[in-house]
Amino acid sequence: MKKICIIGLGYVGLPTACILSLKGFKVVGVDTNSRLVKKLNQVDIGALEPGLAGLANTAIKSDRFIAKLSPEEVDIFMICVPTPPTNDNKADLTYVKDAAKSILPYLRRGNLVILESTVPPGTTKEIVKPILEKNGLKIGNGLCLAYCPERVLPGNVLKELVGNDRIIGGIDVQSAELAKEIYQSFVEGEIYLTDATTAEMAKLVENSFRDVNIAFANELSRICDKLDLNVWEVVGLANKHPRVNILKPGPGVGGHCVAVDPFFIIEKAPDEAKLIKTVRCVNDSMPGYIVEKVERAVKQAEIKTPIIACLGITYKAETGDLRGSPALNIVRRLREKGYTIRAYDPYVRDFTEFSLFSLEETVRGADCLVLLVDHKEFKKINPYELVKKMRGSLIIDTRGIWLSNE
Ligand code: SAJ
Repeated sequence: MKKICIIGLGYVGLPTACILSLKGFKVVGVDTNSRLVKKLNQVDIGALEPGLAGLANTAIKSDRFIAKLSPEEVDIFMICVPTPPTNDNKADLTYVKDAAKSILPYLRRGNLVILESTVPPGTTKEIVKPILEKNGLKIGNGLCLAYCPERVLPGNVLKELVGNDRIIGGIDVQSAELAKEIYQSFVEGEIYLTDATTAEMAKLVENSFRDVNIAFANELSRICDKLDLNVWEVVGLANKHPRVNILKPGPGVGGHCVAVDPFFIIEKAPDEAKLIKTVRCVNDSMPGYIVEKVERAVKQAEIKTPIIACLGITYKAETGDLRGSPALNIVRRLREKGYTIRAYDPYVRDFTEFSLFSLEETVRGADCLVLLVDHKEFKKINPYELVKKMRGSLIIDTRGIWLSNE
């Protein structure tokens, strides 16, 4: 039975640890968050991701998964730590470097190290490899090193972890082959082998592709506003063409992946990544555009002290995740401008920045209703029923769930 140490028990590391342990590996999960480690071992984990808490508790009870604060000697190390952007939108590799350094005392001949964190191209070869080789062993002669990007969609992680195809980039062929053996134990999709830098770039390209396509939809929404057209009807009709598949316009791109990863390409090729740079500007300008739209609407309606009801503050539907949320950004900006804002989100718990309200409290007496997140609960609502409870009748549906005419 092989033993794996997973460094970083976040939204990728923890589910991977659970699945590997249920597949028979002995898993040591390592995290610097002592509260999380304690809760995991006490079978008391609460998680944002559907199904994860139950899986983690089963894994811990199986005795094949234990959470710890520091690594130990194993056969395989897997690094799943965050790579947040710095203030100037470069990849902050501190956690990756620290994770690589933390395993140095435990590395031994025959070990495989896998990096899963999203990184700029060249990181595995130019940064992680030299750190690991400080231990005296050489990659290709005693040690193996591979980059295998995670591709799971927050909200559907457990399914996608198993079902999605995977890319494995080895520093050498032996590393890639060895890593493939591990992923084959639980991945039902295809596994494609390549070199580490190609795999790093492919990961960034996936999220940049999504960013580009959302920016196209968002630009269309601004053009259609100007031409007084319903963008969702236009997009819906254009998508009837067999080779057209436009994504959904919205209030901007949030989360910790699609809005961040394109910058790691820009970092490496700033002069060449012109379209990718423009796309970031288009998507990042959307919250400001929506704020202007709300302000224009209440001014035109000549409402003196408008009460604005905001539905949804998360970065996307069916999650309580607020990281980089354009919806929250919009609510914050409107509050800073001095408007009376009431916000409701059925997925958000333990939020302390400002008061959240029930749906009823949010809507009652409001002048303008701004739909910011396409949670399924909101799709079921008839907006005209909500308007009956309001003082005014303005509706701004940034996700097209009520006004799409589809
Ligand atoms: N969004 C739109 N319109 C759309 C689709 C999305 O405005 O048509 C917005 C969402 O509301 C959200 C943002 O884009 O604010 C990003 O959401 P998402 O669902 O596109 O992606 P993430 O960030 O939750 O997950 C992405 C996924 N990447 C791709 O689909 C290419 C996932 O597979 C990755 O594993 C994940 O990033 C990651 O960790 O890199």
